[in-house]
Amino acid sequence: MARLEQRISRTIWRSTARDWLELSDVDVVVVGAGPSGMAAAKYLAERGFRVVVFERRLSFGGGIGGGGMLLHKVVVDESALQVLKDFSIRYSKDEEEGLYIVDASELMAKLATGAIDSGAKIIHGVHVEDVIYRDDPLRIEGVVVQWSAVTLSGLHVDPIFVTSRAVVDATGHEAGVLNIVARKVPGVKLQLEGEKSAYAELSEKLVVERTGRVIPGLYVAGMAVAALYGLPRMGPIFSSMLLSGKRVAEIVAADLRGPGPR
Ligand code: 48F
Repeated sequence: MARLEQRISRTIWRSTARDWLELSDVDVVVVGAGPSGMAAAKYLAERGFRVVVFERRLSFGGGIGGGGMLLHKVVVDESALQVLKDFSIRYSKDEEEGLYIVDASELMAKLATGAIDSGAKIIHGVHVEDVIYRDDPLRIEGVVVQWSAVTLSGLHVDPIFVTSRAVVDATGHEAGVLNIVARKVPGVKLQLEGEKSAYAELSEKLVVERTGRVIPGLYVAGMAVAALYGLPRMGPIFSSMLLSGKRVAEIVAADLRGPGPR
C-alpha cells in the first residue's frame, strides 16, 4: 500500500477535482456566506437548483459573528421567525416588544448547516473578482474566481471561471459584484447610491422590498441592496437579511424556471 501521506494527498486532489468539475457550471452562484447569502443558498438548493456559495474568508456568517458591537446576541422581529424555524435556530423573547434574541454563533452555524444540508456547496477562501458577461442581449453568465490567498498576496495569477444561470451579490455593505458590474460591464447603466445613515424600521422593510433582479442574470440580496439603492442601515437586527435571502431565492427560482438561454 502507498504511504499514508501519499494516500492523503491523492484523496484530497481527486475529491477536490471532482467537486470543481461539477462547480465549473452551476445554476446559481451566491457570492458571500453572510446571512442573506446562506438563506438564499438553502432556499434555492432545496428547490433542486445546483448552488455554490463562494466566501472569501475561511469562516461563515459575514457580519453575524461580531454581533452588535461584539456582544454575542443579535435580534430579529416576528417577520423572520419562520426562517429561524426553517433552519432550526432557537430564539427567545425578551422584554422589548416585538423582538426576539438569537445567539450569534447559533445563527452562523445553523444557517451554514441548513444551506449545506439542503445541497448547497459552500467553498471558503475563494474571492469573486469579476463576472462573465455576454451582450446582445446583455446577461451576466457567471463569475471569475481566485483564491483569496492569491488576492491578498498581490501576486499576478490568472483566475478561473464558473458559469451559471444566475449570480447573487450577497457581499454585504460593499456590494462587491455590483461595483464590478457597474465599472466593467459595457452597456450597464448602474449607479450605486451608497448606504445611508441608520433608520432601522425603514431599512428592514425596504431592503426586502428592493431585493431582486438587477440586470439579467444578476441579483442582489442583503446589505448590498441598501448599497445599491441608497437605503438606510439597520444595525444588528437580522430579519431583513434572512427575508432578503429567502426572497431572492424565490425570484431567482421563478426566473430560472421560465424560458432561459440554457
Ligand atoms: O456582510 P455580510 O454579513 O452580508 P449580508 O448577508 O448581511 C449583512 C449583515 O451581516 C450586517 C448588517 C445587517 O444586520 O448590517 O452587516 O448582507 O456577508 C457578506 C459576506 O460576503 C463575503 C464577506 O467575506 C462576507 O462573509 N464577500 C464579500 N465580498 C466577496 C465575498 C467577494 N468578492 N468574494 C467572495 N466573498
